[in-house]
Amino acid sequence: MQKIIFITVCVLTAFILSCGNSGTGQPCVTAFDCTDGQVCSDGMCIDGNPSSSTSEEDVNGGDDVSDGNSELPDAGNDVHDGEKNDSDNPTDTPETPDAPDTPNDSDAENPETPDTPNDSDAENPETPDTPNDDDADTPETPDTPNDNDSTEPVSDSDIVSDNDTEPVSDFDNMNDNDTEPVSDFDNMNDNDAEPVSDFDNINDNDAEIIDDSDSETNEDDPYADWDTSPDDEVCPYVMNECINPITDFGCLPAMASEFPDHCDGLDNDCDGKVDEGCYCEVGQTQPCFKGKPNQRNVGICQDGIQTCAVGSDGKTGTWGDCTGGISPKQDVCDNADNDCNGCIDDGLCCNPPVNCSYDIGSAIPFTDKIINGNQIYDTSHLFNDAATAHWEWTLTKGPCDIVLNKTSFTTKGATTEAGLAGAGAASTIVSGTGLSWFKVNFQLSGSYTLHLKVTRTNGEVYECEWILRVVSDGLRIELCWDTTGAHLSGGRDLDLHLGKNGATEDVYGTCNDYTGWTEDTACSYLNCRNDDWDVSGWGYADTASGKNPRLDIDNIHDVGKPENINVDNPNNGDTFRVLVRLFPWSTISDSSEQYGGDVNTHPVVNVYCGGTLKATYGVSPQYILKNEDDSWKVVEIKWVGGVGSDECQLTPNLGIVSGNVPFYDNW
Ligand SMILES: [Ca+2]
Ligand SMILES: [Ca+2]
Ligand SMILES: [Ca+2]
Ligand SMILES: [Ca+2]
Repeated sequence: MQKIIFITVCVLTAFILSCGNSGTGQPCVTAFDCTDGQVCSDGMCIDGNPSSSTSEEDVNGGDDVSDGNSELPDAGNDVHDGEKNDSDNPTDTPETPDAPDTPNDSDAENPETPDTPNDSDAENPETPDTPNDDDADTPETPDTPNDNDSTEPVSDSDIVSDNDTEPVSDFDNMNDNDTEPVSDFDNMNDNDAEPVSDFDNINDNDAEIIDDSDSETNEDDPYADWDTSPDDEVCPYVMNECINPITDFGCLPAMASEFPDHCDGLDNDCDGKVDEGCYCEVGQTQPCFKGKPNQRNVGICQDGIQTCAVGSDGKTGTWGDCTGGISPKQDVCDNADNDCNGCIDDGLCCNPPVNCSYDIGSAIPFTDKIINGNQIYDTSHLFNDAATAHWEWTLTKGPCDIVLNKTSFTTKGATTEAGLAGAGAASTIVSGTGLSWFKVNFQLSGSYTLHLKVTRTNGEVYECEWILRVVSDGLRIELCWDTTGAHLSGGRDLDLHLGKNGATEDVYGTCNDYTGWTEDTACSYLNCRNDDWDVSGWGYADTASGKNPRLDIDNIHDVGKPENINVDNPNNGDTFRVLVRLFPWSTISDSSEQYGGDVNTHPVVNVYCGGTLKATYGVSPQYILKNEDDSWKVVEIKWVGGVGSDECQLTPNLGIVSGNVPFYDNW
């Protein structure tokens, strides 16, 4: 029994001392069996310091009750010296207070996460964050072109010639001011340093490796020699670059009506209609251009004509179609600016075989107009085949030709100028092999479209088109109507009368002088033909064209023939009146010609001043002459500007009177 108690005490004691120091020495049961400073552990006296396996937890912050000694206060934070925190161990040394731990300090305790760029701690000062620096800390918006930040290492390739700093040319060919390390090869004859010729053969000042190969000396004019000194040049490159093309064609936004601000003969809104909605006086004509405003009179583009007709309400005038003239077309290789952009054959060729810019001039009524096609088609420069090419000359009809459904002019073609001798035929077309010479004789003024088509033996086709204007000096009145021909065939004879204010005449030798607006002072079939003339009371001298004034065509019963009166050189302020009369067939001496049934006749009168068409009256269907002596008071004309002028003031009357000739004193 006693032995059991002893073991129990020993175990209990050992348990209590299980955190004590370890040591070696004599056997013991309790510390009382050992020397000072030792304790009894596992039956052996050992030194009083605790072992690593039996650490003393100085949890009370003061004396260790197990050793019984008075100890110094624990310094704290000492976890690395391997000793207890008391002062009773001789080897223990006073410790310095440990500085407060800070994040990411460099001591070895508290292992830290690796430092990262641009974190927000204070150790490792960092450079200020910048946009687009590609570091990972600050998510950035995607870089945008030309944002002017300073960190773009290469060109942004935006080819807009912006001001960012591009380390290489942007190759935009815009001749901007960026520093292009190489030529932009734009062939624009700009001032950039092109390392090679631009091969444009324009004789500019760049150093061209080749000249234009025309073997001639006039390098300042690429066209001066093209029809006179042939060479064998083969066009090696696209030529005739457009240096200053028209880029602003002047088109305005779409308008429902060009009235009232744009009544100017132009299609201002570029919808294909000229002066739509504009008011006009019935019969009035105006030059018009069917193209974009800024192309008017550029290149081959020329005005046409439009006439004011009665509108859909039967009263007010409205402009009809713009007819005639030349509108922009696709440019072709013909030495003409067909698309009217200010540049001839831009980018098409260097040596056009046909010269459509050749000036064919104008024509005069009743005078042969001769055109030498060898001046147009380059017969020697490339082909030398004028004699074998097929030539086709075509003329459009004039206003009265359309009314009369007749060709009022004659044409003729020939292989030589001498071959043109003799009368031509009333035909709008002349065609045949080698017909390079062309002749036309007009009876009527106006603007005719002439078209030339040359077809080579190899099938190549070259074409040109011009407006051929037939003009005469002074005042010219032209009458045509739709019922020409013999009375018994339904034809009707209209007569044109032109009165002059203040004129005097002694007709029929009766010594009866008539003054002012009377039939007897008017110019008509009765007194005004070259071969039967007595209009001396008008006071005009004869001219090279004949009597003045004169009825240069009279038609009684010829099908498709007009009637004209000309005053070659009116004076400023001279005033005239135009009247059309349906001749009374019952007075015809040949009874077989006296009647052909009731027929409605539609007259048309064109008024030209100085060769310019000023008005076309009768285009509206209400002007009908039907019965004997029916007369149409057409217009009063006041000449402005004297000899050589093309100005006149027109005051239309357009009244129809029937049954009795009113002539001029009852206007
Ligand atoms: Ca328009
Ligand atoms: Ca207009
Ligand atoms: Ca052009
Ligand atoms: Ca052309």
